[in-house]
Order: sequence, then structure tokens, then C-alpha cells
Amino acid sequence: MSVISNAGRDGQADQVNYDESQAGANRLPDPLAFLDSRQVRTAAEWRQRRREILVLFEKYVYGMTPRQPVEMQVERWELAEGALHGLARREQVRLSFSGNRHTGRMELLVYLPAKTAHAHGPAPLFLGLNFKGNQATHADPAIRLTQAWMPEQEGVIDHRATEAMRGVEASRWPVERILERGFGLATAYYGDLDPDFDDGFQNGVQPIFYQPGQGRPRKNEWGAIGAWAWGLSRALDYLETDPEVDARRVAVLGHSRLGKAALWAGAQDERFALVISNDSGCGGAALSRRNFGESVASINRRFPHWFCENFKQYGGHEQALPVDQHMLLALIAPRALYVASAAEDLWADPRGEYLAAWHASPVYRLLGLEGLASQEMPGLEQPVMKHIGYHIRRGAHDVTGFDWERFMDFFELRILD
Ligand code: GTR
Repeated sequence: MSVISNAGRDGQADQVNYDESQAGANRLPDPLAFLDSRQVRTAAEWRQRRREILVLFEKYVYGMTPRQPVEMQVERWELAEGALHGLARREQVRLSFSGNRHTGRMELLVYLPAKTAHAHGPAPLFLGLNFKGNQATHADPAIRLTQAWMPEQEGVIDHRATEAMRGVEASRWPVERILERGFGLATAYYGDLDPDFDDGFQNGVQPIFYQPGQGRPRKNEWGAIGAWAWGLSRALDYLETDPEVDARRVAVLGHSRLGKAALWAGAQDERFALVISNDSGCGGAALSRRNFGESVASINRRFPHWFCENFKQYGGHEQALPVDQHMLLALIAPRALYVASAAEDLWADPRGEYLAAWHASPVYRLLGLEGLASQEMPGLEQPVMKHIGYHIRRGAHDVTGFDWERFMDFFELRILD
């Protein structure tokens, strides 16, 4: 079945393929072959090849993240013991960045399990960006309403969040369960780092890094996904200074476009112990060459600001891409990686997400770790948890309690044991 959908701003529409017989990714670049065709045989050679792959993703997909350190001020303006009826310690922290006469800021909400006789050390933690502001993740009235610009939607007036936005995304953030299972959670609004629309990169963190005379990122420099990923690393910089957090056991996770950002953050920043993609689809965990669901052409048309300019030339020419997304997943090795799909989320191509994890597996194997054992997808809601984990659950594009319970199972199994 081929359907026409998703017109971009220019009114053009894309052919979207949902026919498995028309899909396929037979010729994928080999993560274990150098650009000069030499084969990678040792863990030390993988380090070199890893560098090569990272540079390819920088150059052709997400764009380069600036390397220069930024001035970061930390203001922890709230620390409340006994939050959420005694379950949690809540911290609210503002990270401010400056440079080039531009400033940026990111507001982190952190819940840590209250200390008990059993749980007293620094907490392992999940870190992820949210779509609607910290106040949307839980109805807790003490969460500060985001001050950031927001797109018009229910609960937003004049581009500002109102009280009506408290807890509106709570089903995606089961905070009490996370705390009960002994984990902390840190989250921030993704629009703090770069509001999600194509404004020519004036209003996010990008201008902080412009060279004299530069007005927008170059063709091989970061877009919005790069900025969101960068913010996740800055959040980790802060978490490393928090004695109540076990910063060596932080999982970075994200849903959908924020899953793309989590994967890119995890690929670049090896401090993340575990990387979790939820329904991240095209430009995330799904293979671009599959030609199923969202395509490179359609994602670039609808979201011209997400990737670097160079990525646009590959719309309809995925075979020419020097990488595919299995190589992004391979960059997580030897750390733990979990990919989650939803059966009805065909736009994100669940099979393409599974196959990317499968094709990343040889890298894990080379490093002495078990990747996925079969090219066949597991059944619905039958998670596999080797060093790469995967599940496909019933239902639509979303983050559910089922997803979270599996992320926590995997975290316990691979990181805490
Ligand atoms: C869709 C986009 C996907 C995914 C999703 C989301 O419109 O096509 O790639 O990122 O948005 O983030 O919810």
C-alpha cells in the first residue's frame, strides 16, 4: 500500500510506503568495515572505526556539535525533601549558558527517591527531555511553570504555559513508579534548548556558538536535534556534581523526536551508561534505507530545522548515505542499548527499528557482548534483554507504563546487577 500524506509547508506531499514487499534495506554499510574497506577485527580498531562513523553522522546527518565548552551557571533554586507525599526529594535547577552576547537556559526538574533504610546511596537515574514543560510531567503544584516560548496549544496563552498545563503529559512519566523502583528522574523542556520550529536558528542555543559574522549553522553544523542532544549532556554535567545522583548510572531516554535526540546524545557522550529509544523512527532507530513509513525526504520537508543541511541531499537517495541508523546504534556499544517500538506506529517503522538493532549487533559481538540473536522480531510484548534490548508493544505512538516497566527491568538487569 502506498499512500500520499504529510504535506510539508510548501504543500508538497510524499509517497509513503507501507508495503513490506516494497521495503527493504539489502545493502547497508558495514559498521565493521573502515571507509578504506579494511575490516575491523579488534576492540582497539573499533575505537578508530567508531570515530570514523561519528564524524560521518556529524557531517551528513545531525551536524557537528560545537566542541568549545560553554560558560554554564548553575542555580539550584529549590531543594525539597519529602516531596510527593514523602516519596521524593525534588530539586529544581536552572542551568544558564552564555557566549557571543547570547544566552540560553535550561530548567531541570529532578526527583530522587527519598532515603530509606534500603535506599540510601546516590540514585541511578533516567534523564529525558519532555515535550510540554516540566509542569506537564506531573501534577505536583510545586513544579515551576515553564517560562519558555511554547507553540499555541491547549493550556498555552500568548505562547506561555498556564496552570492548565500541569500534569498533561503525566501518563508518559510515571514518577511514583520510577521512585518506588529506586530510580531518580531528571527532565527538562526541549524548547528551552531550541524551540521546535524553523526560525533560521536565531532563538535556540545555536547563536551562542556562532563565529563572528555567522548567522546560521553551516551545512555540516547542528540543527535542533543536535541542540536537544547537547542539552542532555549539559544536564549530565550538572548531575555529575549532585552527590545524590549516581552519575555513572544515568540512562538517557526519549520518545519520538526526543528519542532521536537521546540516541544522538548517547552516541556522542559516552558518559551515558544506557541509551533508550522509544518510537524514535526515521532519523532515530529506524533504518533510512528501508523505505517504509517516514522517509528522509518527508522528514526534511516537514522539519527542515532538525538535521544538518547536508542531510537534505539524501531525500530519495538513501542508498548514497554513507551511514544508516544501525551505525548510530552501534556507536552506543559497549554500553547498554534499548529500542522500543509500538505495533500501530507504522510511521516510525517498527521493523526498521528492530533491524537497525539487529545490524548493530555484530559490533556488540566483536566487543564480547550479546546483541540480538535473531533477525526475526520477537512477538508483541515479549521483550528481549541481551546487551541490546528490544520490545514491540501493542498500541500507538506513545510512551506507556508498559514501556517504562521494561526500561526499568532492563536498567536493573544490565546496569545495576
Ligand atoms: C512526527 C515525525 C516523527 C516523530 C514525531 C514526534 O511528526 O514525523 O519523526 O518525530 O513527529 O516527535 O512525535
